[in-house]
Amino acid sequence: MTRDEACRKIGKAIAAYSHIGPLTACALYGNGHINDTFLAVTQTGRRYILQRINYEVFPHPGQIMANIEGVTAHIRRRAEAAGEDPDRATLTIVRCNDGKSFFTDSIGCSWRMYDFVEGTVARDRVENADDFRACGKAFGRFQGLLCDYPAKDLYEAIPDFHNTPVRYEALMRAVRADACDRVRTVEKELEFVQKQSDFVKLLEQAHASGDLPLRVTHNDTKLNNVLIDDLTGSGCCVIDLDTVMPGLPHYDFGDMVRTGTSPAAEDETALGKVTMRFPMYEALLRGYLSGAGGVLNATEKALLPFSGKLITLEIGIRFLTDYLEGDVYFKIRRPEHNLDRCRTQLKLVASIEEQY
Ligand code: ADP
Ligand code: GN1
Ligand code: MG
Repeated sequence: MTRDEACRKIGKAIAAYSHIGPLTACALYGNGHINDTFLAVTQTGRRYILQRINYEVFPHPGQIMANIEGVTAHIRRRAEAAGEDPDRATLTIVRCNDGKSFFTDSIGCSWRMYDFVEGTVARDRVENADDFRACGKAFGRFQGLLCDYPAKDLYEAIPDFHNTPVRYEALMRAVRADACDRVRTVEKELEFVQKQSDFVKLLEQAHASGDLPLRVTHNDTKLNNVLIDDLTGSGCCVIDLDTVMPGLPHYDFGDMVRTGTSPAAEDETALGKVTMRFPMYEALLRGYLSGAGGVLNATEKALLPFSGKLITLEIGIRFLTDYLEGDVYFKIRRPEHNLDRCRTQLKLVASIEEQY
């Protein structure tokens, strides 16, 4: 989005939140792949996150906002009971002038606002094991805090979001359609994915056989979806709650393995840099279990190592599918961005496999 486009889009949305006072700045913010996120600053210096919800990805914004209202209220109560600051423990929704939790503009785009959680940072990469342990603990604790949340009250934000066999089939459909004539450029990647096809069903099968219960999970636990406290280094606030819904804890653990065990960025082009660092994996596992371990059964724990490999493959499959379909889902900043992202994921799968 250009600066002009961004300004045109936010005008009406800002008016719907005029009760916060006049703004001195409002600019694109963060590195998310899905929503349009803006940092808004008022004359008093108070900061807010204003977000345009991606309509293609979330066609029922009312449902995801109902999920977010329920989940944040639950975490808030638990934080208050534990004597913690609820405004740092979870997202605080800023209501529109009319009291609603989101605003829909004249072209059908929905917007929401959160308090900016000050004194925190969202990292795209972690440099050391302590930071990674803190992220693992924060996501584990998030799951622990929601273990008594009534899952039946949650809308399914995106059906089959982490169903790896369904994602695999979507890739095969994209290959057959070859809408952008790109299949010939990704033969190596496709060959790699097809070689892994025997294990894509394993988690779903374990769930179907009753070994893995559905729990309330986050489903998008990449590193920059947890805010780290500047002072203490602990993970204080889990954000990006659009995909909170019943799922398997493995999806959450696996996505942390994917985003934090490698020193390379998700879109690194020097693939030699992509590797699973075992000490980082170990730190993550310890952190995660200290947050969520109490609620997991033995079978769930036994499948955690496998989940890193599976979810990394799954996201690699999704990037490749999007590349073949013409980059219609993930935001891209260069022509082969999705292909570059896919390649890092597949390289990481190979590295996990070597150390399995
Ligand atoms: P997306 O779904 O596009 O990933 P996110 O909700 O994750 O959108 O927001 C994008 C980025 O904005 C985050 O990675 C983080 O840097 C920042 N962010 C979002 N909400 C807050 C908040 N309440 N306080 C501080 N930073 C935030
Ligand atoms: C998206 O929204 P964001 O950038 O935190 C995506 C995740 C992918 C991730 C890959 C709703 O996460 O599923 O794993 O990109 N979110 C959605 O970086 O599709
Ligand atoms: Mg995000």
